[in-house]
Amino acid sequence: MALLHSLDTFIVDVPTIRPHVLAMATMHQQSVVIVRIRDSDGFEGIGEGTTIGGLSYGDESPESIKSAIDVYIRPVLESVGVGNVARAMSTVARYVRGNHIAKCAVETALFDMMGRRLGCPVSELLGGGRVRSSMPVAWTLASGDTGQDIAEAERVLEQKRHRIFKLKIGKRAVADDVAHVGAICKAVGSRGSVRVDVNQNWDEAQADLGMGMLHDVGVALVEQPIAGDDITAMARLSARHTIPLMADEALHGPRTAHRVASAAAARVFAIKIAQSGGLVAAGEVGSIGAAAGIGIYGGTMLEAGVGTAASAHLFSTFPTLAWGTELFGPLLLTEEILAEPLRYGDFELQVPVGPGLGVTLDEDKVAHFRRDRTAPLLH
Ligand code: MUC
Ligand code: MG
Repeated sequence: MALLHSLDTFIVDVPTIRPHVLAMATMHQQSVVIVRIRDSDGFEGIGEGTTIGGLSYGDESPESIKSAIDVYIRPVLESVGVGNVARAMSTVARYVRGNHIAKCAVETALFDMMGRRLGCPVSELLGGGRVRSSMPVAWTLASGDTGQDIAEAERVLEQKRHRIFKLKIGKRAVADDVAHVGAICKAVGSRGSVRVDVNQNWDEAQADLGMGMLHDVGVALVEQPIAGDDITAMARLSARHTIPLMADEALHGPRTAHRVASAAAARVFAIKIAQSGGLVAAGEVGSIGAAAGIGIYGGTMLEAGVGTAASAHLFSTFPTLAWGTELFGPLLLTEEILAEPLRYGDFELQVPVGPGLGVTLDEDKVAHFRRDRTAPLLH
């Protein structure tokens, strides 16, 4: 049995290329928790646990993710070993409730290590292997300024990097948001598609108004317009509107996915490995969605390279991925923390091919951006 040799966690704070304006927070940096695990045979695995805007998005913060791993998950791995991912994570689940992002980071590191030990990519350890080697990637326009968003859309269309655009709304009055979205829909035209994410910031009446108006200006999809735990209201909205409602904050693993699907509360699932509690749980969310005829979309917590690569491995195994993905997290950051950046081009992200996650950290960058760095920097 492979034993735990060492486990290290650290927070890396990386600036964003511009303020990222969401309904609940404006991000100027992303705080990424990296976990690095070594086993008694000398194999290593890395994982990432990332959330958005401190505690404004969900109930885990970068600091709580780190401490959940250090204080509560680490002792479980010390006793159960790290060679078998399913055994390790089912034991963790017995001792640690919730803390999905922390569990995702650890499970990712264990899968990375297993893949390296077996010499195969993580995708081959999930759901029978990959069915695609690349996937479409949306870009989020969220500068807070309509003109700047349009210029950004033009730039990435020209670069053939993205043609699916997600707009973050919900902060302003519904009519103001719709005017902003309508201007972007008009500018993008038939060159791309436009979706919006309200991040739960409307009540049902605002959502009724907004979904109708957004449909009329050509928006393809409305993500989490109202509170994610109000499944009955989501079901009412889904039944009333032609424009599909996508569940995001409503989905916290297979149980919630089953509840949302059973209530016909969403027509699309945004699947996030972190929010689901790991790669296996997120795969189950995908299977439940697919079985219920719900469209599948690969979501992000704006992870840096490690979490984005892990998500790509999982999404590459989904039989259908009708709505593409939004795995653009590393592109929102001023610095790349991977030794080799992930490859974007032709509107798609390539799934890494090497063993494990197929990515390694740029140790100098990580040392530079680590929150707990103490030594003076050499460069
Ligand atoms: C979310 O709620 O979906 C995804 C893209 C983005 O800009 O924010 C995230 C979070
Ligand atoms: Mg969302």
